[in-house]
Amino acid sequence: MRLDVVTIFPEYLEPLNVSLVGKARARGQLDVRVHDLRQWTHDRHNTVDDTPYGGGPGMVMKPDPWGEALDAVIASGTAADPDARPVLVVPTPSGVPFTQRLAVELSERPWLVFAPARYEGIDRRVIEEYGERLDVYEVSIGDYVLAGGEAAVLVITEAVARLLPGVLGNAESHQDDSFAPGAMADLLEGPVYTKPPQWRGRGIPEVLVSGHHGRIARWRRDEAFRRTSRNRPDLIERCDPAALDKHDRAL
Ligand code: 6GU
Repeated sequence: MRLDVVTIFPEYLEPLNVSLVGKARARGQLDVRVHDLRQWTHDRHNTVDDTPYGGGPGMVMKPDPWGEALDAVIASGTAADPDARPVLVVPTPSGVPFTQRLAVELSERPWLVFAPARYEGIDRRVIEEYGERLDVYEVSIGDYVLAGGEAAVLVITEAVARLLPGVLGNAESHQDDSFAPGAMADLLEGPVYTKPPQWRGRGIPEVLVSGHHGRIARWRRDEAFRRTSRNRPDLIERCDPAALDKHDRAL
């Protein structure tokens, strides 16, 4: 998979060199290219923003640098494959919620281009223009406001990269993830334990060393349900009871 990020803070994307994403890059599973938006400015001050039409606080990112930047990035892929068309991902607090479902959808695309904005956002005409040529996703990572979309690019990239074939080892398999599709869909993961069996006077739940795989699976489901009820009652509301019954019958 290829990822391009156009930003006025290329240093902000340094974490893409470490951990899971960094290793995937080193193995050649991910081709990440970070570009400085100011490369595509032509004035002495490398201006990327201006005051909003209609007045009001803050600044808006100008369409010209973004248009030149996105044209150049898109052309760099079209050279090798004339049919190559990236997905454009625009992180914004006004976007659709970023979910595991969307992470899976993006992980199935060969090329993502991220356009994180600072200030009050990017001139709307840029999103309209590329929306006629590309699939454009305006995505929010939660109900709070960040100073810019760069942190969201890190979040989205990590969620997507770990879904790519061969990126996660078996030990870190994502089959049982909270939010993974399947029987436990819509339930959070319950508590986990490892050695030693006693720590500061605290033991572990007996069932986990019972050797009874059916009872262990049932216990995990009950704990997942308890934790979800407490932390995310909204997820219980849209839980499919039939899916849980099916899970139980399989035990
Ligand atoms: Cl994607 N960007 C910004 N600036 N703030 C956010 C966000 C994105 N998602 C939640 N808050």
